[in-house]
Amino acid sequence: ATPTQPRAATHPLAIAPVPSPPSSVDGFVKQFLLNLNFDRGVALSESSVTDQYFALAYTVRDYLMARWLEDQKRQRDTQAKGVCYLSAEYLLGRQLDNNLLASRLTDVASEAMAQCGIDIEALRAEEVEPGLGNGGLGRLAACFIDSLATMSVPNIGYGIRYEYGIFRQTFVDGQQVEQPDAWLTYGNPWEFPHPEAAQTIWFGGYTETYDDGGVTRSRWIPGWSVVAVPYNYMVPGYHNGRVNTLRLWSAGATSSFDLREFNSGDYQEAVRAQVFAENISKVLYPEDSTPQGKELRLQQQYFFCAASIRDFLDNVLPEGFDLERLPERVIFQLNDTHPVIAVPEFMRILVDERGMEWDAAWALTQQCFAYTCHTLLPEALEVWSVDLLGRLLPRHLEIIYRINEEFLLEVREKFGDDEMRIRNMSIISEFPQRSVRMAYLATVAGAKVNGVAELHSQLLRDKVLPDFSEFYPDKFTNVTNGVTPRRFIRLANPALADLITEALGAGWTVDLERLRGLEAHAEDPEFRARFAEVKAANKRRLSEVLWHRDRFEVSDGHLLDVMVKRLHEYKRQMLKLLHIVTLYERVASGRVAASDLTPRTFIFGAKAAPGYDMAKRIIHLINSVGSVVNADPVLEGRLKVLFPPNYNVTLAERVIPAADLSEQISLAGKEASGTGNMKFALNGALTIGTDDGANVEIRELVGDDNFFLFGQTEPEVEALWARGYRPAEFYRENDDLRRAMDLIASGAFSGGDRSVFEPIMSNLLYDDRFMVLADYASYIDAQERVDAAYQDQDAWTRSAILNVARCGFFSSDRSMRDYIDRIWHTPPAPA
Ligand code: B1N
Repeated sequence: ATPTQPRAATHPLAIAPVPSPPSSVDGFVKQFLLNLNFDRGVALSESSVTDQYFALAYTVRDYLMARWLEDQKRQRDTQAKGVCYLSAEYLLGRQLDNNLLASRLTDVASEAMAQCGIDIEALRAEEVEPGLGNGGLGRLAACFIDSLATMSVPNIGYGIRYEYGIFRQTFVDGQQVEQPDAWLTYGNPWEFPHPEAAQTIWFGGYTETYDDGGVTRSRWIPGWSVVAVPYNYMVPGYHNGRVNTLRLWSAGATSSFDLREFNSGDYQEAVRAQVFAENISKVLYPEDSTPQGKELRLQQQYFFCAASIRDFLDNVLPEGFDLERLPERVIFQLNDTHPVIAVPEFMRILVDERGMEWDAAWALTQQCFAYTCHTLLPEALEVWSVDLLGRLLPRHLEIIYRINEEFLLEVREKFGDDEMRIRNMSIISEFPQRSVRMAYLATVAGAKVNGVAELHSQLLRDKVLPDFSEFYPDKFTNVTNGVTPRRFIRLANPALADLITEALGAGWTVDLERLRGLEAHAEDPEFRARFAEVKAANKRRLSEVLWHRDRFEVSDGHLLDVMVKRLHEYKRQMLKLLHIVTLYERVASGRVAASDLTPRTFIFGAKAAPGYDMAKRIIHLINSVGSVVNADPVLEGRLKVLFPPNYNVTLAERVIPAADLSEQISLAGKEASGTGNMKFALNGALTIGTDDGANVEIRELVGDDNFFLFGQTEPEVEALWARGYRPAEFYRENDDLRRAMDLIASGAFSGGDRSVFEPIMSNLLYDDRFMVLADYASYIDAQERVDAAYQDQDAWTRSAILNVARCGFFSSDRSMRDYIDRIWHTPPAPA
């Protein structure tokens, strides 16, 4: 048997008798001390906070272990249809609290730590969050695997165990400086490495044809290889005893590779090979939606896809499984185009390794894969030059060519010899260089293609892939994104969670539509007062966090106006900034009295891709405006701008529950969905937003009275482009806008230096791809409606409650149900 094949070892106990919840505090203490002594090798009296954190994490693990082992065994026995989620990113956030919550151990653990004289808060703070993702897409994957476990759906999440996750952001003189995220420095108690189950992953080389009993076949003679070591993570469902698996791959050198070099005496070369191999999973690419076409990124993609597909076929499926039945057993969900190289890899295994006929293999592929698109930005659609792909994966390129050839034949059959259309639909594009359009490959290969919000899916069909949606009318569907209420309400906002449970009873955490029941409570003055007190308490808690973290002070009684998301021109942090500068300029110039301002604290959180110059300049400008505004006595402390560095999941969990106003202000048609927008609404913030992404659906649900809508609609944006957009005209014609921009251009925020922010200003005046200036007036107007609404605190609170009550739709449990109904067709799991 291979090391990964289970041996038929047995014992009457089978699974070690770890106390299982609900559990006594004594039992928990005992297990904790066992782990502290035997795994950490320290006495309680001598233990560091790190030791204690590890021992606590091990203890939680121990309680989940029996269920994990049982679920794996049951899945081996039943072979129920499951989902293999292929994603290059999982932005998990901290694990300890989530795993305590899932296993009902939160209170037991607190009491047990207290009995040991340990402050569990200090242990919580010790955890470094795994930042194995950039933003929304990676966090979505984490929400989805949480929901699948909670719904007892068989699932393996496959991805990459980056040694360095998303960079740690610092500011030096207001400018972003990136630091490596060495999240594994002290080890990681949540992972289970299995080096004995490593796979060899091959790259490079060439292909050759050979005669196979009269048929000419092609085969791959690869050139070099690395090993892929699986690291397993538990994914516990909430209160259901289910534990699924997240399997992340880490790259290393193959021993044969080293040895050959070593034996030839070239030790330096052997080490170089080691470093080269380890590089593949070394670091997460920090580009969010602007792929650079770098070779290492394609290596990462193929590395984890090849390891995952092989793992599933060789280790997860039982020996001798009839591949014809694969669609009854699995669906591979492609999280954007990053894992699309799995498609030709799957074909290669079936055809070259297993000797299947092309047509049969292709029919299977088209049933076993589905593709989710997460963007509309043309520059975000991944393409790989044929040059690079052919060098790294020559056989895969041949397979892609053949897929394309046969696909284009079908297109000709249906549409005739319309050469323009053929060129437009080809998986291979010829300009500016010959390359493979991964979104097209995914669309042709997938059983289904989905966008991530209604508007996005419609634009995907009509604008991005119109020929494909005509060719495959039934392939396209929508699944609106969702977020997990476990992490983003229960953990992030325990005070609100308790208030909801008191009002509605338990059960809403896994059936979020029940939040509807809060509508009636919105009319109860006493409930409103308690809801407002929860918000106030969350603000105080955030204030403590920001003081501790950044020495920021949050003033009492301020409207908390929050914009947290990656920094992107299309998301329009500049529009938010122009609003702030406008308010400041009105007071500084004496046209408005400071006392007439609604006191507001603006909170930004945003990382810029390290190579995205404009984004970095905007970060610099936000910090610069903040320094001036926060220090100018003319404002009498009524406006504050806070930009805590290194926004991440941990900070999100503190910021979102405290927010009054959620900024979702992308240019219509650019934000595929957004998920922050959902988290804010579910935590009782009101949204100021454009008709974009999932904002559309949020507004439909909460109602116009409880949402501050502004800006052009997507068709209006298109019409303005068609007429000819001249941003300078908006500058000239709007006094407030001109004054705000002039103030920035004057050097008022850059110590008199007019050159620092000039590139931002001239971009806005003469290019403005995202129509900041066109939407400015409408935005300022909507902000005035916000100010007016905030005057009536009680009415505001009522609106906030209605936002919570009406957003149950945005649970990722509902997203999973939609995927199951529309795409996966996995039968409901046994209870
Ligand atoms: O995916 C989220 C959506 O809610 C957001 O609207 C969308 O912007 C985001 C390349 C991406 N789209 N594309 C990416 C991430 C990393 C990368 O290397 C692209 N992220 C999104 C969830 O659907």
